[in-house]
Amino acid sequence: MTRNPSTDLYRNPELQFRGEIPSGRIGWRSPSNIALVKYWGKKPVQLPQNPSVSFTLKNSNTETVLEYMPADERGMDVVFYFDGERNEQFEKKTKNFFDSLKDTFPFIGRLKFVIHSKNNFPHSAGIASSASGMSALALILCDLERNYFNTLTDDDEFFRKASYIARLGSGSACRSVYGGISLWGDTEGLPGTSDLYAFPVQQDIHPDFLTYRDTILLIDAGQKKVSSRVGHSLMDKHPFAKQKYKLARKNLKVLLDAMSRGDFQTFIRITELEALSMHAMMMTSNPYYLLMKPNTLNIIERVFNFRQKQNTPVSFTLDAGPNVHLLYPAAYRNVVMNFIENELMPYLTAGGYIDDEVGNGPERIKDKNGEIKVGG
Ligand code: 2P0
Repeated sequence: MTRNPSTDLYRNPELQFRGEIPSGRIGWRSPSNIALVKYWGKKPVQLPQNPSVSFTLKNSNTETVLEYMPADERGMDVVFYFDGERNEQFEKKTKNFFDSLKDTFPFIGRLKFVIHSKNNFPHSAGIASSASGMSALALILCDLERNYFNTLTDDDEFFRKASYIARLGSGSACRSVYGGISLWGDTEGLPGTSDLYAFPVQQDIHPDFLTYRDTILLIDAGQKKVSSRVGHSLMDKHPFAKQKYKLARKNLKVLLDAMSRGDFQTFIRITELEALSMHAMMMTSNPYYLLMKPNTLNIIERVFNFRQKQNTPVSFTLDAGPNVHLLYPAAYRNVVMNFIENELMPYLTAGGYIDDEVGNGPERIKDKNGEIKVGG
């Protein structure tokens, strides 16, 4: 059988239980991330049309604890509790995801899983919960493999495989397994980069960008009308797709260079260009659609004015939604917080904002005795 590296790179029939089927519990806390150069458009299976780069967030994360035990005669099964309540939608999604991984982790076919998961940020925040949720699950599966089979003992290998598995769950999730700054996608001149998994780039980055802040301004709590899955697929026949992918490649190079030199002005120009060009794709696809709201634009206008008048290096980026991420160096925190309190509050929902910053990446969940607690 020919291998497709996009799904079969880690296919390993050896990973089968010998003898008694184990039971146990593993938990990981994994963060969301915000893309600076966007992944928007993909090829099969779950490969990006252009490389993307993101800040891993510190405070916005998913905590997932997975209990595993021998499956009954019906085979692999998943029970999913989200925020303490059984969630059939997540249950189905996770079961399909695990089914798709049976050649990679043959042992999962003989287990039953009870999963407890919770996010510490609101659903409607426009923070990528698929990134934190899928990366947590991927880390747990790799940890289960490492515990039982004594594989993946090298941390680089462990996180690379976790990133690969997370990618199969949700593209942007592969970037969440690393702290600081993550890059996903083959990038000319950067050895180690791949379309199959993300790559940590912080060693070449100016320290100001490793403590950067992201204050997420909540503008609209409603469900968005077009999902990211549909948004990606609308890029397949988009008349501007080729140019967009080319522009993103160029933007990525310019951005990384600016981030290594500590050049805020170029960082500002590229992050805003990337956010607006992704939304321009939405506005010019067939069918076209808009995810920005009037208050998204009100805030962008205010950011432009404030930056000019106050000479403060604050920029915005947008995810696939109406909320605005304000990005700025930690040294400007007070100035930007005053700006938000004095000028932006009238445009925000009752939720206000979420104060976040660049974080160190996922961690295994343990309590004081080294044991984990079941979340939810
Ligand atoms: C990103 N986003 O780079 C881009 C920018 C949102 C805006 O990737 O279909 O949930 O699961 O691979 O990763 C959101 O889409 O899509 C996204 P799938 P995903 O973060």
